[in-house]
Amino acid sequence: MTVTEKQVMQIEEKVLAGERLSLEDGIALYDPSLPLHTLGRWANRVRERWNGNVAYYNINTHLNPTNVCVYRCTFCAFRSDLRDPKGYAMSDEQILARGQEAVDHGCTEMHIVGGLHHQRDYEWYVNIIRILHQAYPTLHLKAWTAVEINWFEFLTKKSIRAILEDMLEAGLGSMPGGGAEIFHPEIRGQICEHKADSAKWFDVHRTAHQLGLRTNCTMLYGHLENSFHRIDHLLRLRELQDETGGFQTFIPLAFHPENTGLAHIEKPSALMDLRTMAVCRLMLDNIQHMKAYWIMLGIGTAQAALAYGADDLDGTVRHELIYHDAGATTPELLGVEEIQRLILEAGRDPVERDTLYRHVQRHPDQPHAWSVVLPAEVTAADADVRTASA
Ligand code: V47
Repeated sequence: MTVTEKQVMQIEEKVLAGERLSLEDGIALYDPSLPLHTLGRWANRVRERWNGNVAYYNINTHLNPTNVCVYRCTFCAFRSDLRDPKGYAMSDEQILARGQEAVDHGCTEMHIVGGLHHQRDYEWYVNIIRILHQAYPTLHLKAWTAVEINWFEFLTKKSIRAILEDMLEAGLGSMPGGGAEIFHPEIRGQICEHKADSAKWFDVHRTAHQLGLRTNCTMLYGHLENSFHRIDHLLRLRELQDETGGFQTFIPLAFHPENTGLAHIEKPSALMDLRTMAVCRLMLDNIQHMKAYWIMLGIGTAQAALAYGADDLDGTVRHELIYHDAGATTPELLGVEEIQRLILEAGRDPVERDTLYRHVQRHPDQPHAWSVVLPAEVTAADADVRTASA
């Protein structure tokens, strides 16, 4: 298919007027005959409407308490069998040491996800949140994907709501967006046939939003799916966001094939990464933030993505395993000065955020101490600026 000039004009009119794009529009955006720079110009406009000239980063760390997993998703290089020498499950002491390291390095967030370990009970998972929160109450715990919550349902026979209430009580702060992969059953059945289906993924996020938890959402692209499956995925997310408004960030995740069951597939090109970022920004007209996850995109593409719809580079990141096990060659950690430089070079104003996108101020004499400087009301004033410039 080649997108017609008339179609391009119609899409442009919609983008400029802030009107919603359809499934057909989305598929047209993936047509290679539609120049990438045109998409970038449109997506940049939408980014600016939402976020002005700000590009965010945070100071964070990852914790993957175990890699032992009952599932065998074909795209995953991180998982392990119980008896494989690579398999591990962390002790409370190891977990707490990671919390201490995070606080000592000024982290505001710990991103916690891992495998579904068949010899660890539900309490083991709840306890991870509880001990970390008790010991380090200022560290925001962004933990468990919908797939993990679904595993806890299976383990306990409790409802999603009851599980999330347990986790909230233990100290859960918000939830990451993993486990979404591609929702369409044609693809989901081939890459992760046993894990939570799309209805379950949405049930978990809907319930989390009803309980006041903010969550993120993702899409894993560049494997078996085509542009129809990607746009279908984005429209499903857009629909839940219309209903709840609980998603705060979307993260497009480029597939890394090394050491996976899909190692024969070429990793998506930088042009595909930028196009996907722009398409996601344009289709997800009701989600404020788009994250260019530098660990996965590579530093250069993540920086360029700031001109293709992204307003967030994620964090300094320590101890990332999921992408590095799958062949990511990015460093394991970026310094704050380096992230700020990448943002400034892209012509944006770097702002450190906490997990909930409140602006963070560091104290010059104590760089590892921080406070939130812009409360929700001031962020709402930003929204007025957005409306005025829309
Ligand atoms: O669900 C796994 C993906 C996800 C591979 O919410 C892979 O802020 C590419 O969701 N190649 C987990 N992708 C990571 C994730 C995430 C990352 C950063 C920020 C946030 C957030 C969430 O990683 C999985 C899966 O979609 N994944 N293996 C791979 N080989």
